Amino acid sequence: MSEPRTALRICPLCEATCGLTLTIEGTKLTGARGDRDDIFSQGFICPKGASFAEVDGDPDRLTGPLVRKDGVLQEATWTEAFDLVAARIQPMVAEHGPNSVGVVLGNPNVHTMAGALYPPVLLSLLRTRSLFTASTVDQMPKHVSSGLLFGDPFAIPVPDLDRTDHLLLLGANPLDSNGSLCTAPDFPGKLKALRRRGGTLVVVDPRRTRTAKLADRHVPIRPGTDALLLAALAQVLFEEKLTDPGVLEEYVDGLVEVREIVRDFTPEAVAAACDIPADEIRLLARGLAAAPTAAVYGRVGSSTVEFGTLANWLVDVLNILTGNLDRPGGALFPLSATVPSPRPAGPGKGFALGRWKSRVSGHPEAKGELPLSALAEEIDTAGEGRVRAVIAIAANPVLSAPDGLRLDRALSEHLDFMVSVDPYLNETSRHADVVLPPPPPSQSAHFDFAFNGFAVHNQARYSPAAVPLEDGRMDESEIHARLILAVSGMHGADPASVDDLVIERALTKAVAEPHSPLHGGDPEQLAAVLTGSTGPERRLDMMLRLGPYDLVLADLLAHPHGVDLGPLKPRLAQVLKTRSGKVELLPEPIAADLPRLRRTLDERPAALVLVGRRHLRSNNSWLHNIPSLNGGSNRCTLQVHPDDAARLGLTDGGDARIAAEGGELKVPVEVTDAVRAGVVSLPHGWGHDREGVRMGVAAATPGVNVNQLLDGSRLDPLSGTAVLNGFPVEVTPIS
Ligand SMILES: Nc1nc2c(c(=O)[nH]1)N[C@H]1C(S)=C(S)[C@@H](COP(=O)(O)OP(=O)(O)OC[C@H]3O[C@@H](n4cnc5c(=O)[nH]c(N)nc54)[C@H](O)[C@@H]3O)O[C@H]1N2
Ligand SMILES: Nc1nc2c(c(=O)[nH]1)N[C@H]1C(S)=C(S)[C@@H](COP(=O)(O)OP(=O)(O)OC[C@H]3O[C@@H](n4cnc5c(=O)[nH]c(N)nc54)[C@H](O)[C@@H]3O)O[C@H]1N2
Ligand code: SF4
Ligand SMILES: [Mo]
Repeated sequence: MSEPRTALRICPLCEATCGLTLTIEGTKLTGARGDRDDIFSQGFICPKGASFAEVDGDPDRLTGPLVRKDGVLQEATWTEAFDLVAARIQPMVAEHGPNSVGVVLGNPNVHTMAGALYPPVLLSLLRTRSLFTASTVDQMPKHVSSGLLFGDPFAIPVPDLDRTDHLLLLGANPLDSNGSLCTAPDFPGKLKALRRRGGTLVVVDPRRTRTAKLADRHVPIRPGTDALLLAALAQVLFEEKLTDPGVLEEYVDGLVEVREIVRDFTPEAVAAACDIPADEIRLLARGLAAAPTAAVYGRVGSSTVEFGTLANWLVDVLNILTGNLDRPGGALFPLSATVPSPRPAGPGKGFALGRWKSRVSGHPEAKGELPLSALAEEIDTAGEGRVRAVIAIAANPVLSAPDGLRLDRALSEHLDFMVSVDPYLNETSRHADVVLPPPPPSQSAHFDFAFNGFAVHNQARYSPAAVPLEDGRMDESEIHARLILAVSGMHGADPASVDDLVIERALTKAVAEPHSPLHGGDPEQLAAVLTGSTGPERRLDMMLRLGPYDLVLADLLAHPHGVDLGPLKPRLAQVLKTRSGKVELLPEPIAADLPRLRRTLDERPAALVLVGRRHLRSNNSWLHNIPSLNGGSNRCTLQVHPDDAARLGLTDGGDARIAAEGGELKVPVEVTDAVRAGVVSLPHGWGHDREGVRMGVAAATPGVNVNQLLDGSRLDPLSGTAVLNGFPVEVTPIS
């Protein structure tokens, strides 16, 4: 028997990126606790992190590849699996063109090194425009807004939680989600600290969430109307001469135009639509303006809505009007260790939308992506350019995207070939012809390429694999590399050649850039000095060397609890990549969408609309298989306000039928005044009752798929993001 030992691992189960200390006996994980020495998370974890060993050791995880033979998925060798991928994808591309291969990237790609490092290579070699990701059921409105305002869709300012005096938080529930596009371990603690130091927390949410309970003021807004509220806040700032952009003025074009365009969104004009008294809106605006520093922050509930891009744009408009963008205590741009060293300030290439359109419904692309809502129709609608094959990586769109039944059928009946890179046989991967399972996270190294760019404190942490790869396992990076080779005509080549190719390209580009720390070097020599025992480590080493902090991989290895790179600093001039070199405060596509918002002022609101919710012990569609995280209050119930329950004849614990344009569901009712009247709430990620799914625990309490209520046609038009919150529903009792 070997002695128990410990190893460090950054938690991949949400965006907070907490440091975990794992206990290991032999090669078996026996527990996880918070790493008190972690320079960022300082010991904080949540129940999911505490269950890491159980998540890691779930017996339903696939242990090796599956290949469909005679219509049935069967165990196979890695060689058989990749041979089949190469044999099927290449001829399809040759015959039908690259767009016939759809690539679907799901949420966990931002939680793995492989997911950050390889999909860009896959896409550049495959050259398909059929790209669908979780962004269009999530944060695409923020990317579009940032692209238009700052010229860079990844220039996303984050609220300076540790220093702000006033936080106006819309459509986010970090006490349960632990935060999003704002990476902050112990977000709950940071909100409590804000209040302890005398600051103000305002939460705008149709539900009285755990976050709302912590707030000085909870504003139970009517779902879908955040853009109206935010426009009215801007209007009050102008009208009452409370705008104070300060030093930002020299960076911003369009202040006067914004003042004109919000002129008629007065508190009185929007009050009925938002169901917030006009006086209260004025108070909110004055409070925001009066705070020494303040940050406006909106997330999922103000993003996956009819006016998602407008709301996200207005969040930053308010940060700018109050002078809080790019200043400590306001909303700042993080600087991660693996982004290329910033170039000198000056005009950039700008950001374009709609460079191409989806085939069936003509949705404009955004950031090179088509709406996930349109995936099913792109597969099942006959014609030139149809998606005939799908490569799905860490994605379960049958549950996470609108109209899962249609997608389910499309994947099963209309696809010629499908590959899933997924640890589970679930609602989506069960349709694949080849399933390539990555190892459990304890066997993978970790670095947060994505989330360090949204972190409230600059830092870098790397955790090598805690446990060696089990026999028969393949590292997820190698799976991705082999997949890339198989689909791009290089099947069978050394997977390391993919990393070599990336390194060569990146270094050749960098040495030619005057501002690069490697300017003027020799790419071959520079490649030779890179250290690291794997391709991903060498690429991380290279990215650190190209980055802004004079770091190398050895620094991270020498500091396993992380390297502190300091608090966020003002850096707007570096960030701007618009053609004008300024913040373009009223971009044309935004101005063109505002009349659509204005029209809603004359419309009668729907009697009953649905919003989602997240539970602290869940993670989208794939953690319901973990016994200690499932059950208790983590259940798929329809929350209904007592007044609505009485009006509709619903009883707590009874069943109801809920219907909308995409279909209807039978759901258990939970009567609670945690939702406001006129609003019902059903969580997503449930509906684990399909045949062929190998997730035994989840199947025992399957729940229903809320996204079946949607038919895929409700989108925020600028970003192609699905409207998952604030759509009308009808609810009737079932006796
Ligand atoms: N109604 C409604 N729908 C929603 C939302 C909502 O709020 N309401 N939220 C939306 C949001 S914000 C998001 S991000 C999407 C998420 O939707 P998806 O992108 O589909 O992500 P998940 O549901 O988390 O499913 C992730 C898949 O990745 C697999 N997986 C887990 N770990 C790994 C790994 O290490 N490697 C690989 N290769 N695979 C892994 C899981 O088994 C699962 O199949 O859902 C969206 N859908
Ligand atoms: N425990 C847990 N943590 C998670 C996840 C999970 O599934 N479970 N998923 C992860 C992912 S992928 C993401 S993107 C993040 C998301 O993290 P958050 O953005 O914090 O998302 P939610 O917790 O869904 O909170 C959204 C809130 O918006 C409210 N809302 C709905 N409609 C409206 C509206 O029209 N206006 C306003 N103002 N509010 C509205 C809802 O009631 C809800 O409380 O969480 C991540 N962390
Ligand atoms: S808050 Fe997020 S990162 Fe931290 S332990 Fe929980 S799931 Fe993991
Ligand atoms: Mo998400």
